[in-house]
Amino acid sequence: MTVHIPNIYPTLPDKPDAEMIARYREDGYLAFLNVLTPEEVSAASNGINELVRKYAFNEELTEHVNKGYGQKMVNGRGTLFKSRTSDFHFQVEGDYEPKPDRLDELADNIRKFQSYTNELPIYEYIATKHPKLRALLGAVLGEDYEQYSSMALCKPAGIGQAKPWHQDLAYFAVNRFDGVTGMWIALDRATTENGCMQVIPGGHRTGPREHYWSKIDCEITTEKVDPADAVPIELPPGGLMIFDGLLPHETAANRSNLRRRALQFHYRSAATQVVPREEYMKKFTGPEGIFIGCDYSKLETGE
Ligand SMILES: O=C(O)CCC(=O)C(=O)O
Repeated sequence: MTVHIPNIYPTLPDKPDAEMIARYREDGYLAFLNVLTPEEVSAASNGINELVRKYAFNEELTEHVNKGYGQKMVNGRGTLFKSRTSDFHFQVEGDYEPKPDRLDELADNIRKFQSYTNELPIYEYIATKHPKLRALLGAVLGEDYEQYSSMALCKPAGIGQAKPWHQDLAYFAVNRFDGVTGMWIALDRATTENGCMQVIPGGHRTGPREHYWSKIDCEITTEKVDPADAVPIELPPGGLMIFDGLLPHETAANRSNLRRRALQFHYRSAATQVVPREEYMKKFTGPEGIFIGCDYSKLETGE
């Protein structure tokens, strides 16, 4: 049995060295304990409360959709607040009922924010301007890269649901799979108890894996991932993991009394294009040439 020593470095250098990048290519991820300053972490974390106070139940700015308990999939259940003018939206954890007079409590019970980079300067800075993060992304993707998406994943204390094993490229409609990377940044201490990232080192090298809609979410079929191969990436606030778009990863449910907020941004190299979903579906396939990513048409028909 080979024991994998996690690729966790104490600090992110100004410019990552060749050995780090070689490990990224081999294992599909790198992690660093000290990246954002405490001031950046608190600005990013307070920003979540600020956005909730600004947008939740503000009918002029957002509409809210009670997705409710009828939803088959656990991670599809929570109330959704959607901006009326942009793609920005956020979803409440399924087991929490949001109330307009309890907005800070609501901020602690959000499941995820999406498309928020332009909502506050701190997010734009972290996503696109931070010199060390840019150097890391440039070393991994080549200097010509673009941001593809932004999410903040907030796994509330006690009720935060699991995000089961998946590859991010099972969702993203792009034309090639070798130039996509995710950056996951802890805003609270992330541990195995509150749902830190777990990865399968090297699991990106065998290409797309078969996914299906379970009762929880879109996940890799059981026989295509072995949790015994997983490595937990525990990080302090301000710590970061960068990971390949094909790397299988998951986060457990949070049954602890400590919330676990994280920012996540995805990037693609300029050689990787966003394409119509039909085109992508012809590429993210198994040996029979059939699409094996997250098939939204099956979610709608309940197959
Ligand atoms: O942070 C989490 O809980 C899960 C993040 C993740 O894997 C995803 O959203 O794709």
